Amino acid sequence: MAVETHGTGTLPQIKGVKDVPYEELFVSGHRTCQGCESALVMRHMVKAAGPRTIVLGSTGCMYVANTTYYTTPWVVPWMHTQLGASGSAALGTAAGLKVLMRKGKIKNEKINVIAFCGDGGGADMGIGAISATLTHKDYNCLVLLYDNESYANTDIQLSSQTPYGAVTTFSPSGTKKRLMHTRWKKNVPGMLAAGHPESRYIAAGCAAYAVDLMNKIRKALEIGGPTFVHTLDPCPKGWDYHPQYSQELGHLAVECGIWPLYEYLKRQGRFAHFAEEDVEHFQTQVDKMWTEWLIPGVIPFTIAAKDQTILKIDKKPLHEQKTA
Ligand SMILES: Cc1ncc(C[n+]2csc(CCOP(=O)(O)OP(=O)(O)O)c2C)c(N)n1
Ligand code: SF4
Ligand SMILES: [Mg+2]
Repeated sequence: MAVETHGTGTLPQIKGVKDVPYEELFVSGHRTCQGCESALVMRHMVKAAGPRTIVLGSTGCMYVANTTYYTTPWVVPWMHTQLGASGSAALGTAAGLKVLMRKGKIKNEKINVIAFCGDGGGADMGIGAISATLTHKDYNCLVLLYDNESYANTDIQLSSQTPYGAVTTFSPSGTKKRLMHTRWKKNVPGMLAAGHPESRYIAAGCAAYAVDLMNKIRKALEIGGPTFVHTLDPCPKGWDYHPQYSQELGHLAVECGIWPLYEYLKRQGRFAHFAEEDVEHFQTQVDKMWTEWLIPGVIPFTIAAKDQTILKIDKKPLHEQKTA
């Protein structure tokens, strides 16, 4: 979703891998797990944004594993913020920079402000602050939600982004109850796109498609204003698979029509307890997204005028309608 651009033209779209900048601004010296796609998102994010960038990060794996005492992988200025505060931190920093530049206290130049959050911090706890930030059209900041589909840092608890049926420490599969978690994943980019006309750009990405992700980051920063990017990040620890398959799972997730294909599910230990009927249910829900939703993956209903049966509207005159 894009409207007008406030771009300076300093971050052009990347044409292909050969065009990707060499400079690394998120380097070694962190302790994320082997195969951690969220760490790759951080690397791509700041590589795309370039050195004139401030990164703010809310509590979670990308804070804790990236700030071991006395070491940091961040080459750019970086600050930790409270778990639910990525939206507030982004807006406050962008507003602070604007004031300092207006008062002539710092050089008037384009400085990118990016605040990241996990799915727990962003889709659950901090959704209010992100929503508020997306209403402030006068400030340039990007909120990036890296979604590893659990509260990973505190040992894989269930979040609103955990997929239907997945095993987490809060939703173990038992002998009496095979599926503990039976809610469908909340669609955050869809929600935010729907109600925030001042937000100039909202996108979803995946580190397995690195150039595409970097271009989305650049587009957001070039368009300016409050923007939002949501990434899906395979997490070997939480999803229970060998780290060598992270990129492959990212590809599968996108290729299979937003994540759930049979093969995609069976590759992860967190779905190992699924019976055939669970896989079928999952597939039916995905098919429904593509065949019945107004916009697949985003708007879970059709417009009443197009198909009134979806809303179960009784078209008979009132006196002829059945009473319960
Ligand atoms: C207000 C608050 N509640 C709980 C915690 C404990 N805590 C620290 S990290 C974390 C998990 C965050 O999950 P997510 O945002 O998805 O990031 P991830 O760890 O998955 O990268 C929790 C619950 C905290 N730091 N602050
Ligand atoms: S638990 Fe998952 S998100 Fe956290 S560092 Fe490990 S792979 Fe990355
Ligand atoms: Mg998480």
